[in-house]
Amino acid sequence: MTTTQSTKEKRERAVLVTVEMRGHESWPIEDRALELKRLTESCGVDIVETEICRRKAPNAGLFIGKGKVQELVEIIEETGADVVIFNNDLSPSQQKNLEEILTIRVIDRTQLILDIFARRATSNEGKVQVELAQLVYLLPRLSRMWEHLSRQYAGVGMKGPGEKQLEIDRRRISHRITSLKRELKEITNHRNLQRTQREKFSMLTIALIGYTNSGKSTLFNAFTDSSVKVKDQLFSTLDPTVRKMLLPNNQVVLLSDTVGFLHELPHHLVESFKATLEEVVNADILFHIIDMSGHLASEQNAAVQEVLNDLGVQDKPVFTVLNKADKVPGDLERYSIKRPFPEAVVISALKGEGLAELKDLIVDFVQKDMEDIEIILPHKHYKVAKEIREKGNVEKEEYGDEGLFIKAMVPTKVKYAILKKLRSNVGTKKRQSPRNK
Ligand SMILES: Nc1nc2c(ncn2[C@@H]2O[C@H](COP(=O)(O)OP(=O)(O)OP(=O)(O)O)[C@@H](O)[C@H]2O)c(=O)[nH]1
Ligand SMILES: [Mg+2]
Repeated sequence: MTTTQSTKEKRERAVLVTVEMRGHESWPIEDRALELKRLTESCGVDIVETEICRRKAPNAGLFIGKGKVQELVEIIEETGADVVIFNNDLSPSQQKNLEEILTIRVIDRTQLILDIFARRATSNEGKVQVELAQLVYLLPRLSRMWEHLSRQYAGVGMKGPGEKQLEIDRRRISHRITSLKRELKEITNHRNLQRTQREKFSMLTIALIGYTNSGKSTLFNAFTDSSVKVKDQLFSTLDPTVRKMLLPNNQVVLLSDTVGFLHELPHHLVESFKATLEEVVNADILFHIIDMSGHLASEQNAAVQEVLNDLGVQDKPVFTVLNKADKVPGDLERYSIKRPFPEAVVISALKGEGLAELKDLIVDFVQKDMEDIEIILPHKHYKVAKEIREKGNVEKEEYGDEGLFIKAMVPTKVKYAILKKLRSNVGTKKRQSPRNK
């Protein structure tokens, strides 16, 4: 594990530390420790020891108490661990002080998550966002990194140039941050352009959101006949994918799969991932996928709501979908899990259970917002007829001298897009007419 990129060298051995600050944690400490374990495993790191402790408040210099630090020194000696991973965020000076005593690297939760993201990033957009988040994280910790190096290459002549180099590095990183932000802006503009293109086709978009590993990609594959990556690990999906989905009434909507959320997702990571998360911000409907088979459905739901608030999308229509029902076979158990989510649809994306009901729900939603359209399409506008058939319900079609008469129900958004398209075509014809005469 490195600070700015992932490595696939020999497996590292980690000691995990989860500290509970009394009265400040919304999740049971054991579950937080388990999640840290899963995050660490997602990084391909072996776990040699898991430590849990409780404190009233963090120790200003060390985060944990001196006694606990001493225990860690002994554990490191016994196990030969390479790294200590904290389940909390540490200040740069806490991290530095701990490293001085423990003599191995100390990583906090944000750094661990950034490392996973770095491993998962494949698209240019993903890579730029991760690098930006990593550098923003690194900047205040640069002197600590330098101490590592100077310890490694200690000797005459290191001190002066080291200080100077540190300043140079600081400046270089600041420049790189500025240029990454610029690149990200271009990416966002490009995405917006793509979205405007899609909007021209005025299709309803549904974004699959939810806690990481809840089964979003599995449902996405089932609904769109795709094969995006599905894996039992945290943050399998980083880059968003958008595909068409055919509804039972032959209408087509767009479905988008995107990055999962996490309890206490570092705020600046959400900031850096705004380009990716715009798929969520711009969707018409959100499907919130919750894993009902664990015991943390409510906690994960709360964590997702927090990110939605952060994104300012709490007012969008949200369908709650309880997934992995196949792992909860008893009716009574299912009922008690569902109780806090009375409106939710229960499904198993893996086994296909409940998917038809979910699709019907989309049809109902789409149809609530349908309007009548009655038009005669001149022969050259037969593509519009295809669009109406795809996005709406045709009641009548009849060929006549003037063209094709169509009577249909289409989503309001589609109706106005079609009328606008036809009107602008008429406009073009008018403008050209003097030359044609
Ligand atoms: N038993 C069961 N397993 C499921 C179901 N849906 C998904 N899974 C499993 O849950 C794991 C995570 O599934 P994904 O579809 O990758 O989850 P995701 O929400 O896309 O996860 P991230 O992209 O990592 O945020 C995989 O091992 C899936 O096979 C389900 O309905 N039942
Ligand atoms: Mg996924």
